[in-house]
Amino acid sequence: MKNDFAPEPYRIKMVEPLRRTTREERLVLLKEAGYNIFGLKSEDVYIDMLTDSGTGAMSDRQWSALMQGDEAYAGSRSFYKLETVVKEITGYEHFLPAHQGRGAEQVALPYFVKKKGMYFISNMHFDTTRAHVELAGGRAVDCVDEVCFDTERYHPFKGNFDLERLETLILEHGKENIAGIIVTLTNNSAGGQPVSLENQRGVREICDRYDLPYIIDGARYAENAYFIKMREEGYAEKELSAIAKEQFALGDLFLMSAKKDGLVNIGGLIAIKDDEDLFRYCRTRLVPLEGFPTYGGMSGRDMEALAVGLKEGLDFEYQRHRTDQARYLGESLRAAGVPIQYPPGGHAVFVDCKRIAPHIPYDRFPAQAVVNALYVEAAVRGVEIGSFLLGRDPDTGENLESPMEFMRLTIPRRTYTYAHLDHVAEGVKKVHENRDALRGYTFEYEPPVLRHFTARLRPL
Ligand code: P61
Repeated sequence: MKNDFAPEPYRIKMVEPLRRTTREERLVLLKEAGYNIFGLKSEDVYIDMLTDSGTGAMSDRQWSALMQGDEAYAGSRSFYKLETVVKEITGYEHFLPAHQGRGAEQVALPYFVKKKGMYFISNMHFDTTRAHVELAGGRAVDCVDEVCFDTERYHPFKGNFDLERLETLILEHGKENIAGIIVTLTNNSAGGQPVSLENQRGVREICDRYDLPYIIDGARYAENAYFIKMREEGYAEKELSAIAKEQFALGDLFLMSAKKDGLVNIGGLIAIKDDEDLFRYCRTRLVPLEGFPTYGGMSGRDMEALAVGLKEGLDFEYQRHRTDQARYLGESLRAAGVPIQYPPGGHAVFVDCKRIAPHIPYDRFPAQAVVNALYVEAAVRGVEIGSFLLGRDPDTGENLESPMEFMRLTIPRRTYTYAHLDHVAEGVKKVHENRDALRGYTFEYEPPVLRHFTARLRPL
């Protein structure tokens, strides 16, 4: 049946039983959670597609590496092992560990904000990156190629920058007011969409022209490398590790949530190409914020598992199966007429809820309505990536309108089978059939930063 899709390049050595709930139970559980799926207990979820962040399965090699963890506070052997791997993969001179991606962001991003109100320009900032830009006194501007807003239209690199606009933005604001350019690989918010190497090189040229730092937000840099191999001319014969190196060669700083392509449950990386001053700044800030520079918020065993996981994330067969899972789910939804960001990205299928629930305005959160309906229907937990997540304008306090309203069905690594994905697809199809009954939401409680995590909602 699934002939066109890569079979699992692993066998299952350990299982975790899942609990089933009834629709009546889920109606009560969702109400108790304030109609916010972040408030659900994971044991009340059958298939958890909230995130691929730290939710995957480690390999037997990673589990055995845990035993070698050196828990020394200073100079841990595990740190040096991880450092060797990070330097080998990136080709960079300096490395610091962090507890996860946002820890790395918090340590490094303020370095670039020399005065309040400076701009970071990204293809698209993911929400924690945007939050740390703003906490550092900067402003976040997105500059993605508009093709990504046309969810129906196939384009191999829907994560690309609009290079012309990037240059215009720099000239408009003045290069002295630009803190840096953040290249998000893959472009999470647009649908896990890749950025071509040609486009990355274009960004580098612009950074050189205006003397701006090039920062890689590379949580899924290996998935991005896979798409380059499969879709960009001239890369079909190259190893993923060689493509990754080409990506890194363009950057000055690499920040990574290692919970993604590092194949671990916790961890983050800061790698710096050669800027000594930036390295000293980060090392100094790391100590009060994350921990001593040879652990930075990770235990020795976490660093061991990550040193192995980073290599596994660059394995071609692993990536082929991973991205095929997203393709499989995406194609089965499309075949049933469910609108999605096409083609599906690396880590998730993004369901286009603007087109499913056009009767719900953006500030009543159409994608949240779909997410909640899917939980009730099938005990599947997706996540809203739209206006609910985007938040408010820091100046006016108005709800920002996201250009896209998505339900993200995120696929944890090495965790679910194609049969699980069939169950997810059936649930989404039912919600889609009954879409006219969907209703929007309003706030009962709204926190000031990253509101979607802890907000409570009320159905209208
Ligand atoms: C995710 F519901 N992503 O996609 P940390 N950069 C990028 C990310 O994708 C990212 C981070 C930095 C998550 C976790 C998440 O509202 C949410 O290790 C491109 O999570 O700190 C994280 O890395 C930050 C889920 C984040 C959410 C925010 O699921």
